[in-house]
Amino acid sequence: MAVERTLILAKPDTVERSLAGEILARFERRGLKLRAARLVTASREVGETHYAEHKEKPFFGELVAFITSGPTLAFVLEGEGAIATCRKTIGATNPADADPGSLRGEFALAMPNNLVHGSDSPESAEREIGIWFPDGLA
Ligand code: IDP
Ligand code: MG
Repeated sequence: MAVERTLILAKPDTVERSLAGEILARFERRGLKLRAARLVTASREVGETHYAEHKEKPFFGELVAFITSGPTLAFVLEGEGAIATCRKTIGATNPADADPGSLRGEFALAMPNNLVHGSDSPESAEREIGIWFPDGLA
């Protein structure tokens, strides 16, 4: 399997609940390498661009309000099959459906406050890394 990079967001609910370190540690313990990290409060433009695929959804306004509501810890992880492995570690989108061992299954209760975002494909990862790390990975 290919070595991949993925964009992970510990969303504002994670930082507010002081779970950012715990979330990052879970990924690191799986063997994923931290390549970049940035604590940032997303502007409306960043929030809307990041979630552009959901523009027509009824929850879009609530979602953008949530992602811009406070600091997000954005980070880039690298490893073999990182994209799918991170999505599994994160768990199902709705915390009510997430496996108990997953991050959402352990720490979250309901949407949109489901703690973590992970890129869903190599194309998404590249696009999203560009949004959250506009100056590159350094
Ligand atoms: P994902 O984060 O697991 O990839 P997506 O379907 O891409 O899930 O949705 C993006 C984000 O939008 C979710 O993580 C969640 O925060 C929010 N969201 C998805 N569906 C709903 C909904 O029905 N109500 C409110 N928020 C939602
Ligand atoms: Mg998604």
